[in-house]
Amino acid sequence: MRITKEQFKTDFRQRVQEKFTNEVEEASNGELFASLGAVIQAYYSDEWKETRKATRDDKCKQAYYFSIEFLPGRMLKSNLLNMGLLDIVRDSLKELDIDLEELCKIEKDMALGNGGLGRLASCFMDSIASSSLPGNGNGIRYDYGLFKQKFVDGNQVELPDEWLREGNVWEVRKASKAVNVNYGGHVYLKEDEAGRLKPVYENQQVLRAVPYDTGMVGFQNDMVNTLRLWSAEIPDFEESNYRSIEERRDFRDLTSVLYPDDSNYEGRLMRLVQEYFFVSAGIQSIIRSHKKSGLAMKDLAEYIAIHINDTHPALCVPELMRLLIDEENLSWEKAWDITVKTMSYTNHTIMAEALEKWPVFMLQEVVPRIFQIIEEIDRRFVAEMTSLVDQEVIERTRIIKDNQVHMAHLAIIGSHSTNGVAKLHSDLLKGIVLHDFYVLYPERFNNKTNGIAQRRWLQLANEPLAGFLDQTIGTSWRKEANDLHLLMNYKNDSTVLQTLADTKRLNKVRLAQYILETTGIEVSPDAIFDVQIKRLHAYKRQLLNLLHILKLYFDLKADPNADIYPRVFIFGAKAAPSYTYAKYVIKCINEAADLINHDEEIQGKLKIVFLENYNVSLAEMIIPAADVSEQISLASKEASGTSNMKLMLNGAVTIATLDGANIEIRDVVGDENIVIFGLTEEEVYHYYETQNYQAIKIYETDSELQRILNAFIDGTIPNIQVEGQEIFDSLIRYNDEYFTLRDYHSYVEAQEKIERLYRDKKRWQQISLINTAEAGHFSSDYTVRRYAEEIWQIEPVKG
Ligand code: 26W
Repeated sequence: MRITKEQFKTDFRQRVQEKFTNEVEEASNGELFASLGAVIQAYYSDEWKETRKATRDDKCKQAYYFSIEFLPGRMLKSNLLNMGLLDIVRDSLKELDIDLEELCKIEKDMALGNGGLGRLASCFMDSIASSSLPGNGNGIRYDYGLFKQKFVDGNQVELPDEWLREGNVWEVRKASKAVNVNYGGHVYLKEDEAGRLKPVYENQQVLRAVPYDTGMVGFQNDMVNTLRLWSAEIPDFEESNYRSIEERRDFRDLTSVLYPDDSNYEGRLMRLVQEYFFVSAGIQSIIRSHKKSGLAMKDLAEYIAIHINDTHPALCVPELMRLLIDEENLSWEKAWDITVKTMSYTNHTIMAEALEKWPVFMLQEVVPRIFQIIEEIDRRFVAEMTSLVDQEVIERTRIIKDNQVHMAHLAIIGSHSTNGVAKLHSDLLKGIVLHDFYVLYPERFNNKTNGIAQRRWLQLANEPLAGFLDQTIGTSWRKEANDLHLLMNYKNDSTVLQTLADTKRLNKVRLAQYILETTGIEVSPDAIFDVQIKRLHAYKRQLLNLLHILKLYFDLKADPNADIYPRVFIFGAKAAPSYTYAKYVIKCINEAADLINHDEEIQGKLKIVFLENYNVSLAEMIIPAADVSEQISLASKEASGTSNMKLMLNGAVTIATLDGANIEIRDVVGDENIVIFGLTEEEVYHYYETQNYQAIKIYETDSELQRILNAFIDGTIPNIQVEGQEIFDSLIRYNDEYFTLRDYHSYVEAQEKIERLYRDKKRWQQISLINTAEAGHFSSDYTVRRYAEEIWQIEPVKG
């Protein structure tokens, strides 16, 4: 995008005038931001139209990524970077006496997701466009994103996220592309004049699905794909169907809020309505544009790839069948063949409580025709398998059983590819969790290790480091992430090592400033910044982190002059509102923080900082300032993790269990450049087989652990009577489900190794350099290219 500063300033002034009848000098930051966004959107609108035209005219195969969550965060800077306008716009605004950073802060985070799954979808959108691949996103335009988190007396309080209050500069409402989504009522099959069985619907409810499109701008390649988010409205002619305003509002509100659960299936009816809403709207609009481009329905799978991001969009399988059979008059067999070829599925968790199993009555009530089709898919699966495998395998793998519809089974049976998100996770799916299916469809199972958009997580979040990299290894890494490996040539260059340390310290000073402003806690940028940022969940073991902090605290209480290297433990984590245990852990961390941060005796050597409202923008502030990356989940539980990759890329040293993608990080940096501890996945499963883990035995025979655990119930940590007891009981009475006590000493030793390494400045900086140098491997540009080649069979669009 070739725009001069003069041109930009003219366009910007013009836009402020048009939108707010104001001079730039008088306009508020809100008005300046809205105008800047409008100018930028206008700049890429040509490429957006051209991209759509090129993909349509070239009749090239396209992928559609269906996800109930997307977590883009803020988009201004990422759009400017990808358009190659960041420096020009920053300098131009400076000449107009406007600070781009201040305008960036105006933009609300687009927080339409909970955590890993949603953010991965957004990293993929950026990488698909930046790799010139014809791929689009399909999701829900929630009126309210993930709740805002506030701490009141150390407790999490949830507040609504009204992200649309000032409007959204990046979205384009496409009313002409709206479709109807039908719910409820009754359906029965009747022969039509051609003798085909056709569904007849009675007293259905209809929602109008209106698409809002947002441009997904590629990195300096003139490619702009589309993220289509659907919003629910009441269709006009349906007035009569709704007896009251309330009924209208209730029905419309069905898609207004994101479900804040990030790994606990609740089975709420509203969630099912949401799942069918964006699935039906998305597939209807795909079929419509396929037909419009004059292509035959029988060839759909040659032109369209539909990806199911976890089971939440699994109704894509029966919905495509419904349209192909009921509306396009294809035979079941033909429709099924097309569906399996078109669909692919990614599993993101093995946690049993996260696997969706919808009660049959709910599906019958909400989507009766879809349920009929699921029944037929299940019946045919059973019939087909009866001659091939034992009955008990069929019973374990069929879709409908015990009056529940197993959505993972539907996704696997209805698609040609099922992948995990890291090697260990994919092996666990094949070997244990989905083993029966692996035996039935070995060719469908594959691994696609996650990745991250290095543009956002390094080029934007850490400009000091990015700038230094340009000077040291050139700029090719900005397009080819693996070129970061060139940094390895400098691992013994003390000047380079020192400058890397300086950029880290710059980011730590910036974060320390933010911490002081938002929490009043003063932290030293010379201390070790030890970071754990992810959703609060028992398996991620934020509790283990706290136990170690208490150990250090008691050591310092015993001897305030103990030679413990000053540390700041930084937490960022939201708990699902209904997840009581997780909320109790938050309370305990906050109360321990209050105790330790105000204990003069320990001379400020230890600080705990739990930052409120952890989200994408806060992650961009914390990650560049991290020295230590906490990836301490119980082995086998974290499917992949992606914060591990972001922290590694920014030169943090990882302390980790051999879980998820931590293993692959260890593989690329080598054992000497990461600190590993804890049970392996094999050892964990051995405990499951032998059932001989007794946490109470560890407690009874370990005075150090006794002291630490008793602090949760003896008032040492104040104000946690209920919470402390609950956590104590989860460990001692309910036998510590995630082996926190079993991994405690191994973790403490690992932390002692971290401290030893940190004291050896040169060694530490070398490890940090090697982690950044090897992190290119985890760019989502390479991840999406593997999806494109091995699952979607789509190719880059010729410029
Ligand atoms: C039904 C409630 C629900 C909602 C979200 C269940 C499960 C989910 C997601 C699958 C949970 C999730 O975000 N999983 C995370 O996905 C990341 C991206 O692949 C992985 O890196 C994380 O390891 C995994 O926990």
